Amino acid sequence: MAEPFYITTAISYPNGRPHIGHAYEAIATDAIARYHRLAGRDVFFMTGTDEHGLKMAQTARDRGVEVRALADEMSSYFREMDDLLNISYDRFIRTTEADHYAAVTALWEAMAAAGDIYPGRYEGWYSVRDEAFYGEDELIEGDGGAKLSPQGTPVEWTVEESWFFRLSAFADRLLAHYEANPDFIRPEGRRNEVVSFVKGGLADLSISRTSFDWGVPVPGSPGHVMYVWVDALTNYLTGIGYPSDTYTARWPADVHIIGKDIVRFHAVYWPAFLMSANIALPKSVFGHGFLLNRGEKMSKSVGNVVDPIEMARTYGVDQLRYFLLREVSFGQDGSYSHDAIVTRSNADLANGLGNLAQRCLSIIAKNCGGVVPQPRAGSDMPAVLATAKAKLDEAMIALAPHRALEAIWEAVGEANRYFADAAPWAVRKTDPIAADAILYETAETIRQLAILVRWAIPASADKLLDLVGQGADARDFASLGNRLQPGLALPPPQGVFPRIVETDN
Ligand code: ME8
Repeated sequence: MAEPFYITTAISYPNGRPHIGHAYEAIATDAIARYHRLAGRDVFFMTGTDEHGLKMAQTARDRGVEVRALADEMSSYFREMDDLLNISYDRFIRTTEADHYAAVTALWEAMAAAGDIYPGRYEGWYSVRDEAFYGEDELIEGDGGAKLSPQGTPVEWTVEESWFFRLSAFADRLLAHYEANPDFIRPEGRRNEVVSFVKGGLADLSISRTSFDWGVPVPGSPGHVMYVWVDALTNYLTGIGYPSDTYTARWPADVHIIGKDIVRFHAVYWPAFLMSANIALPKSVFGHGFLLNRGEKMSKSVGNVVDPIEMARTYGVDQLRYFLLREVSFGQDGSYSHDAIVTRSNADLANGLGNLAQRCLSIIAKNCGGVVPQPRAGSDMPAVLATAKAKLDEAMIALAPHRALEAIWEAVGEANRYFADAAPWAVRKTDPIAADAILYETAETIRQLAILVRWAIPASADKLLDLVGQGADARDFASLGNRLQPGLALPPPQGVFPRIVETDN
């Protein structure tokens, strides 16, 4: 039986269209999911939309639409983006789905049965933009002395009857868990932030609201809906069947991939809820950085959003995927610009891998009758590829896709040097057998490189694998050990990575 691997993105607020930050998270998570599938694991990859809460209710009111209609429309754009970007999710969850209500209700009841939920009255600062409560000491001062959340968003003084979760009782157990599981929160900088936040002491958490009704009803408490984060975090259990016992086939999750702004919810609140309900904790939480447009933070509310769907259409899906995975150190903030995307895709994809394939395969088509020629022992390429694979594995286990691609492109560079130095077009004039062997070795290298990059740029890798005559069942890491069959007829060569041509606009 294949080893299970369960990976999730955050679920996005569909209060607007998806922005490039959402695309980035989906692409990075997809790349990791695809890597594990290629390695033979039984992967379950979940993403979706987080549809309740005050932020959704207020956006719908401001636009004069029903909140459900807003959620339906915007959620469909997230799914459309995922499909366009080749995001290989196994489930796209929406928190308005019936099975999710059942899961959240069951989790609430388990926490209540454990004695961790009690009634009270909430008085404090709430940020609708963050859907988060803040302590007075956490607030920062904005223009004109306005109080802002640590994320820089407006906060309002809120007084409400509320159910509370006894978060304060979990601080020691959380700290012990971080200590015993150094990889629970990654990267390390985020871990340190969480540890010092918890060491500072935890206040109990208000987990129900009475001022609006767009949420999951609190069982047995008319007028109360659950705090949107209790609802949202539970999606990770809903998607794999909780509260039915079958969820344990995939739980605990291997990793929740989320942005750095919501690490606290995933590394403090979520494990505390699970401890209370006596459910195992996820193995790890990874907080990636923010994507900035030439240094500017983007958000739906601020308005400087670049539409990822438009970007994928402009540059190409794999060009965008490759750029984001290669250029941003996973875990750090990254920035992008038109020039950076064009330069990176032209250099690495069109000139690097694309040119190698185009040159080699067109010579095979022209000089070898379009069939794979005969090999001969004695090239360095197998060793180069084995090194690339070892570095790929090491980097992906460390959740460093940028390093994985760097290592593979070192091999692409080696392959291009091998091909240029061996010069089969010149050798053919005097030694056609030697020329065939060089072409064989290069085509075989292209086959392996395509498998090695398939998690990052799946559609292009599949085109390359079509061009070297590989069937659908010969595209995973286990197939790296195959060798191209001499005599195999290849389809006519085609360009796989179009060069992005500069335009004036
Ligand atoms: O936080 N760059 O939803 P969301 C990179 N519903 N990542 C970014 C980003 C940027 N510029 N902006 C946002 C929520 N993100 C909650 C999550 S999970 C149980 C509930 C990331 O739509 C952000 O960090 O505001 C988060 O991981 C994801 O996009 C969705 O953000």
